[in-house]
Amino acid sequence: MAQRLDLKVIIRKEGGAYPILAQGEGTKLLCGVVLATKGASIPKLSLTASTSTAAIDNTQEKRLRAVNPLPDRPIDRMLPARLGGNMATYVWTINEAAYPNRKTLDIRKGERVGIAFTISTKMGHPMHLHGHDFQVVEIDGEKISGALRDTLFVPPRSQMTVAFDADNAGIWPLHCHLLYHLDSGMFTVVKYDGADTKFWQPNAKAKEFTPSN
Ligand SMILES: [Cu+2]
Repeated sequence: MAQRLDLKVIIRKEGGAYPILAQGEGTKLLCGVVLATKGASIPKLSLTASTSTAAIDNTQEKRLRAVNPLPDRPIDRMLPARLGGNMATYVWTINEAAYPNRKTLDIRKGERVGIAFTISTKMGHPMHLHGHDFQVVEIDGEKISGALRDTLFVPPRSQMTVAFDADNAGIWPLHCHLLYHLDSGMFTVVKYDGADTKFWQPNAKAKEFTPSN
């Protein structure tokens, strides 16, 4: 959800038809595009895979390495982002608070910032930060020079840390990209020191929730 891929496709000199298909999580259904050179015959494709995919976990993410990693530098400020909530109330939280959430994640310009996402529930969340690209630097306790992203799927019962350089002052949304999770609370902001908060003045007090499994 909300991630993008850049694919480099090398077309043979003699041309041809090149299907690029993706399979959805937990389904046999495929979708995609066919790249075809002029005059190429395009095969009729089945859009049903033979087996269904399992739930997405960290297997692929752990294999990804940045082509252009962040410059080597220690993290100056580590911020926790505990992703919680439960199915019964269908309220989803960041650090035990749901939108309107006054628990901003506060940073200063010039810092290398880390955000440590943790999930202790059975629900995964694709977390999206505006205004920055971050790098995946740790997955379940293992340090890596992982992918650069602005959206990271954090699977159930996992821990993933991202890092970015605070070089874009302002107030930036950090939220789950499942919009029905966002709508039921999983939204906060990363706030630079000195940022103009007039755009971030929710009227209601932050609702507090007890983390649950
Ligand atoms: Cu979510």
